[in-house]
Amino acid sequence: MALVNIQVPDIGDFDEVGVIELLVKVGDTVKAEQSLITVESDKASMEIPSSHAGVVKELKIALGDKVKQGSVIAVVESADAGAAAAPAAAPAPVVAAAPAPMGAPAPAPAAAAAAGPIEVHVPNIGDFKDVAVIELLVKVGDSVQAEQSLFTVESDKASMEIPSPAAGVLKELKVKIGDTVNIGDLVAVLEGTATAAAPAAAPVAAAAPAPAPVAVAAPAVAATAPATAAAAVAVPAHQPGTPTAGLPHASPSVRKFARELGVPIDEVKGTGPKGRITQDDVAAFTKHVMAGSVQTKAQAAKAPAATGGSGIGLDLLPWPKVDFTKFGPVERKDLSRIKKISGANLHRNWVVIPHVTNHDDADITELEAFRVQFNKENEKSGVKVTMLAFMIKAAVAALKKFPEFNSSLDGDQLVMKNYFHIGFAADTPNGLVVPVIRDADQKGIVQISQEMGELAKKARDGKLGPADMTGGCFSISSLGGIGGRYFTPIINAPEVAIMGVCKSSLEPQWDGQQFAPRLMLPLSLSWDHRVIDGASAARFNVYFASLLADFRRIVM
Ligand code: CAO
Repeated sequence: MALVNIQVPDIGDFDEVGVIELLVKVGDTVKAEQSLITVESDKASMEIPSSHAGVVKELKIALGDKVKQGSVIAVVESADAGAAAAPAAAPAPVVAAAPAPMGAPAPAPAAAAAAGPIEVHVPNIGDFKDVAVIELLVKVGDSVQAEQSLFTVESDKASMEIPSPAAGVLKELKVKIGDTVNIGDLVAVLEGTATAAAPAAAPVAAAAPAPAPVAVAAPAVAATAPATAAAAVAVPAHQPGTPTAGLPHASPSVRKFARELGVPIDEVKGTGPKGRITQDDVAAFTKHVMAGSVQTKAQAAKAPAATGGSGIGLDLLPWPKVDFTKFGPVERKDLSRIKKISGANLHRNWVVIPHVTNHDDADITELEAFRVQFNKENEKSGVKVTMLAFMIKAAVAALKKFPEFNSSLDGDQLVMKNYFHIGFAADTPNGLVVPVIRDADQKGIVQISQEMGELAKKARDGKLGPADMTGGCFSISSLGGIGGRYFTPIINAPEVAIMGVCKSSLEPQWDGQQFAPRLMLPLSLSWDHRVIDGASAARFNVYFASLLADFRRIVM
């Protein structure tokens, strides 16, 4: 008998995955290959099996922990440890990796960087055959990033998202919901956007191991081990990797969405094919719980005996299901991918954050005159300075003066940031995105204007990468180029405030002796009442407006 540390095996490209289920407890007798825990990334769920039979002596992780390759999951007292153990010096526990999940990876997408048509084939999905397509995540015409999920497949044991091998525009989708697919099946054709080595008249082909006629395999799904690692560990007869039996019928991204909202997904009723839980189901469930028309089991357990009515919320009616065709002709249009993602985020933020919005005005008469003059003098430089660049700089100064606006809530703590990355909402044909100007405190107005122009173009072309849109401290949403007076912007969590700006207009202002025409900029600051109070918000607005009224104050 020896003690064996069971470690997380190679889990592909994923640095850290969350533990979402413990399948054994201390004292349990486990067989070799028996699943110990379920982990989940945003693309796949997988069970991590034990490499040895024996008795679980210790569980080294808890629900919600993050683990990565090499993390110790459990200590198992095993009779067969000797075989796997290095000639380790007793009594230290023998260290043995759990078997690697799923088999060899798809070949490297050698042609993934090429422009021209790129065939997307189902990558190595382990032993699974005839898996059903249960969800399409893109449509023809969409711009996709490399690694972006294209569709979700599901067997009775696994649910996984099939990613794109390259960035490009989706030209053809060869599958529909309900189709079954296997490794190597041609599922889509992309028009690659990267600069190519060879212009390809015919679809680009990469060398693929026979017999699968893989042209360019999509990158292996999350659970696939790289070939180098595969040689070093024994791949068990039972290919673990993604079995999620016993978990609710929902794709990994939907489960992740539910976890982020704190929704007990096993209580959500699925309306998708075969009762599958969709993102809309989770959102609707959240709305009903917030409205008080539904209680979670945990709420019900805590609630006093029912006295008629739920006792919380508004007891709203369910969302109306209307057959609009009864009233006139209609057509249906899928939401764009950006709208689906931003919609889910906005919805969560709106439901979870107690928003308050303070409105104010800034007198930008002199600043606008200066801006116009500056642009005239620098017409040939090619960079146009917009009001938004001044506002980004003013936001930095205001964040320095009111540091709680540059924080994020983490449980009972505030994470105070000593950096100044400012996001700006950009309207694109596919929906709203928020690119981020990094280290705006270290940049001048001209550089900020230039970067904003580049980021806004990238946004409109659908080319923003995650690095362009993450790490923001505070956001500005400007509708100034369009119109309007005031609005109530939704906070871009985990930020705690957002400045909304509308179109400036000439208004009569009392200067102490008479009314004078002044160019007034309407401001709408939304803030998280868990972190900020109304007095601070009013002071923030007053200070922000004073900077725009006289920009010299920024260096004071
Ligand atoms: N008042 C009056 N005019 C304004 C103004 C303001 N507050 N802000 C901009 N303008 C003017 C500009 O000066 C420019 O006019 P000229 O061409 O005559 O110089 C014109 O409006 C267009 O400006 P712009 O929109 O190109 O530039 P910007 O820097 O103000 O904004 C960007 C860039 C990317 C933020 C903007 O194009 C955009 O996408 N805005 C929409 C953001 C949005 O959708 N927010 C809502 C989120 S909540 O759903």
